[in-house]
Amino acid sequence: MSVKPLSRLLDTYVYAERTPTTWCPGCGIGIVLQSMIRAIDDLGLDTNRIAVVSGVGCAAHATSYLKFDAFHGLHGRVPAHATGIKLAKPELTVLCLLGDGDGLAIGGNQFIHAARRNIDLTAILFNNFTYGRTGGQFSPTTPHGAWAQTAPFGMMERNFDVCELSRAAGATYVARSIAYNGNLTTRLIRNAIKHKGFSVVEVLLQCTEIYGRYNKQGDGAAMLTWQREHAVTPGKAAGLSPEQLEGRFVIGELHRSEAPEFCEEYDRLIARVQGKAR
Ligand SMILES: Cc1ncc(C[n+]2csc(CCOP(=O)(O)OP(=O)(O)O)c2C)c(N)n1
Ligand code: SF4
Ligand SMILES: [Mg+2]
Repeated sequence: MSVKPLSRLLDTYVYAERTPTTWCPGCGIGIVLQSMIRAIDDLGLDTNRIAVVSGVGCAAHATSYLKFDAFHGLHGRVPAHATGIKLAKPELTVLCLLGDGDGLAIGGNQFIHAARRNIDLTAILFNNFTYGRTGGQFSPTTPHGAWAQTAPFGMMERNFDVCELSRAAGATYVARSIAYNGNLTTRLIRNAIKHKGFSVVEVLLQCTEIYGRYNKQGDGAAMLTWQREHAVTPGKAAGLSPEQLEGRFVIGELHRSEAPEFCEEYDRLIARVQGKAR
């Protein structure tokens, strides 16, 4: 697939008049967004039939810059808002742009139930391991031992494995990528959009100003290098012991299955109630 120039993508999908963005220098959110836009462009989707939904946070701000119908709503309520949009207009491609706090702390309950229902939403989980927007409190993905404003002596809790959680809750497409690997992120988001059902793409990315700075991880380039050095493919991971996998993360497509999709089930229910089907 030929790589389109960024300038053309920006013209088509981003409100230039709303830039520069509020994101800090070196932040990974824009990189992930570029991968998402490339996935949408590759699929040739009609921009009038896409809705992006977000809550509150640095990543959530992405909806403000995109030339799609957008719902920039409440912190932690993205799956509820997206479910309403999808049920009302099942023909839309609905993308949920979630922060790790937004999607898994305050919004964790909504997230797992959207997965359980297998509603046809694509959730992109911008995992920067912290509450970036509010100054670095720990989130459910903050690694054990890491510094956070609310864990100045090191995070004492274990973190969620977002992909294991999603799969266990019922998501039928689950994948993980890193901001460093834009091509992989684009491919996984493309597949997630095409998949019928609740799809999750977790992308690990650098928060340079808060998480990276206070955990002494260097600048954006150093954090990207760290991602590359700690990522392993499923094939490579299969040959490693649990000890060798410690501190590393598996990237790629991790789970795909088929299950009844919520909007279609809802239509079937309506037909039964109206006596048009059994
Ligand atoms: C109901 C509610 N609770 C708390 C907040 C404050 N708040 C705003 S963003 C945020 C956390 C953001 O972290 P995350 O979702 O990981 O996004 P990031 O900024 O890291 O991209 C919090 C706690 C809020 N806006 N609304
Ligand atoms: S605080 Fe962190 S996540 Fe938020 S814009 Fe800055 S670098 Fe990015
Ligand atoms: Mg975060």
